[in-house]
Amino acid sequence: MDSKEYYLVTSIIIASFVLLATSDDQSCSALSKEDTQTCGCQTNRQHASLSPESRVNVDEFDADKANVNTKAYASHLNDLVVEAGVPSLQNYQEKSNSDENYSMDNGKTPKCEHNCFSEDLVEDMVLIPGGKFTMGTDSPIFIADGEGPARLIEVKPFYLDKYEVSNAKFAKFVKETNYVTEAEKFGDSFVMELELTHAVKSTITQAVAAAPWWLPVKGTDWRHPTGPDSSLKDAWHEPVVHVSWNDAVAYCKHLNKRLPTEAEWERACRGGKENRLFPWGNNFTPANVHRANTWQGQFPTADNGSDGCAGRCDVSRFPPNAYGLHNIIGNVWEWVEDWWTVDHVNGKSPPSFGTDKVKKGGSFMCTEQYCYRYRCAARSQNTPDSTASNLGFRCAATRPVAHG
Ligand SMILES: [Ca+2]
Ligand SMILES: [Ca+2]
Repeated sequence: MDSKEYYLVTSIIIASFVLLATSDDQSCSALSKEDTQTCGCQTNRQHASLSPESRVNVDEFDADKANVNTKAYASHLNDLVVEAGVPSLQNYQEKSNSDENYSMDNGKTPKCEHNCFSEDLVEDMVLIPGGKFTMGTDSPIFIADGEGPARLIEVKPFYLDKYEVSNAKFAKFVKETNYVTEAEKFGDSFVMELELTHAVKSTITQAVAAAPWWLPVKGTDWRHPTGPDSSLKDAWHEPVVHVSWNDAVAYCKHLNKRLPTEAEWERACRGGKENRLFPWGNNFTPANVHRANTWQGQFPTADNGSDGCAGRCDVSRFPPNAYGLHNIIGNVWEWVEDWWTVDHVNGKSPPSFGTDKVKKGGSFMCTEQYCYRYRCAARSQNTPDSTASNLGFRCAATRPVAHG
């Protein structure tokens, strides 16, 4: 199948919404392998009608206080990690490129060899060193996703947020700009069925044909991440979701930042290691310890959270990779700058236009059996106005910025 056919088939599958009665016993096993490989991660918006929703007042939220709390929580988490026998951020040792070892530089910015702006840490950002690295893989799991081929790519040094953008950070942005997200304008967004209350679920008669666990839910937006009867209570430090690519661009721009390119994101994900599946190596749970938020249990009916998180978790959760990035895989997918293509032959640059934007890193909904995309080389796509409960972002910057 060539790329045009792939686009056509994918578009048809994604566009096919069906009316169906939702039930608790929907199982991934009822789907074909092709469905689970190509469609389950995608929740593209299909409509353009606007439906204004009443907005929740965010004045009650104290972003600065929350910021402090995030750091306090990170410190507390570090203690927990030490208790669990996993090296803390401070205890990481510079080690070889092996699966069981974690390459760290004691939490400091990686040394920049040449052409660097500054080695100072920018608040909540780290400097990702420039250089050549192997992007993609010659052992793709999902060939149709364009995970291959492996190719040598060079990126310049840049800064990247340590964390996915949190609800706290996004609330601060909204307070400062009165920004209204696309999901708020459309009046709905996609939520995983398991996350909804029975009351909300009973009102929904539509689902995504190839991924029936995704339901379009009215009144869902970043303030109501799991339906209109949900709120951000106890979720301020979780990643903001139901934000479109356009929303993400607006947020980053407000802070004099930008989205990372796919090459930058993947360079950052790999943490200086070559040809590894995950940021730390090829063993997903070294020493039987989870290092990212994915799905355990029968998908899509049981998220047992044995990795410590059922659903989304705080952006500071889990130890960082060698570049100091938390949750660079798992938790929520992350928008990147590039238009989608699966044609990477001969070092072609990403296309300058398209219909879908790339997202990277997989989410809390990914398992090895379904949507095994929490690998640095893995990728997926959505239209730039699409939103869902497992899709967020982090910002990059070419030069240091004063505030994160
Ligand atoms: Ca999990
Ligand atoms: Ca992530």
